Amino acid sequence: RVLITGALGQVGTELTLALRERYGVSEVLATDIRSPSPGHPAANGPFQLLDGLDAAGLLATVQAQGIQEIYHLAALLSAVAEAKPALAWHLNMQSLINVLDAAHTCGCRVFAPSSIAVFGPDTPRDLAPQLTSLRPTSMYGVTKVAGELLCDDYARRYGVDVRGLRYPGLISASAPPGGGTTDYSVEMYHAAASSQPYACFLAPDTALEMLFMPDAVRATLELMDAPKSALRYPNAYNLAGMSLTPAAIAAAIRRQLHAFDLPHFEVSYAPDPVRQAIANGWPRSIDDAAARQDWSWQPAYDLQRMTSQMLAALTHHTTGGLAHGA
Ligand code: VAH
Repeated sequence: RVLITGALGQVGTELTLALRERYGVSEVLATDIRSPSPGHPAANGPFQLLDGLDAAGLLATVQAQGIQEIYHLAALLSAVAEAKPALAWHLNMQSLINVLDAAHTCGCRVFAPSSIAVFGPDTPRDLAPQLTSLRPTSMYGVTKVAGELLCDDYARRYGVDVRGLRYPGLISASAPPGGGTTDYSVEMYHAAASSQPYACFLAPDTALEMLFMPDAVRATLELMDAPKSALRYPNAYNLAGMSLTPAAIAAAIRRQLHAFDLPHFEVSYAPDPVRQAIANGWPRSIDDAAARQDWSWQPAYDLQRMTSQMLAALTHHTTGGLAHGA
């Protein structure tokens, strides 16, 4: 059986759906610190309130439910973490330690995500390498670097099979983003689909690596399916999809407005100093050659196809292969 923490978050929502499709609804226990609304995917199967800081409660749940795999998605993301750095360090690190301890005690495998936030201003800005300087200037990034090192330590010291991906900015229609620096991309699609103007909190030329959520979910499952012996960097693999700027996403949306009967889409730019500073410390693009070599990673969505699926989902148009609807 599988346990997901942070199941109501942007990634947790989609992973809950995908894991239930793969293993069966009853085999996937979704958990979070608040209850799902009736329409939320987590509500259509086993759900339990669980705080990642509750080590005893987590261990008891893993033992009682016969959990064999833990997907740990609960965390404070970059912008929220920058506003509450001490809480972010405590929550992100202690919950990870609790998950790794439960996995060590019960012999579970673990997926613990990392992020492009591990990179800092002295990382190469273009095609950031798999092995490079990791000196992030955000507290979120500090917790992600420490998290990668902690996961490798549990693997080395106790033999825990823990794996992670350095997720880029993730774009999805189902769940709202969770207070990150790349949230502008999701907000922009929502604004366009409801014919609202959008004031972007990053400058128009801020290039960041982004990925459509169906690709991120598939990458997660493919990494967990890969033979352990093939994985040179289990914590954690660079993952790349599209290096995009707010201006490029806005232009891609405008090119498809007519297809969804949307009248127009106005974007203004009002950079927020905190989130612009975070974004300026991240690379413009990522080199994911190691993932492609070790476990055959290959993204499936480009900007045009993602935009079509996002606008279809958010305007409730039908389209083939629709990403999980809003
Ligand atoms: C954030 N979306 O913005 C998350 C992610 C790429 C960054 O970790 O904080």
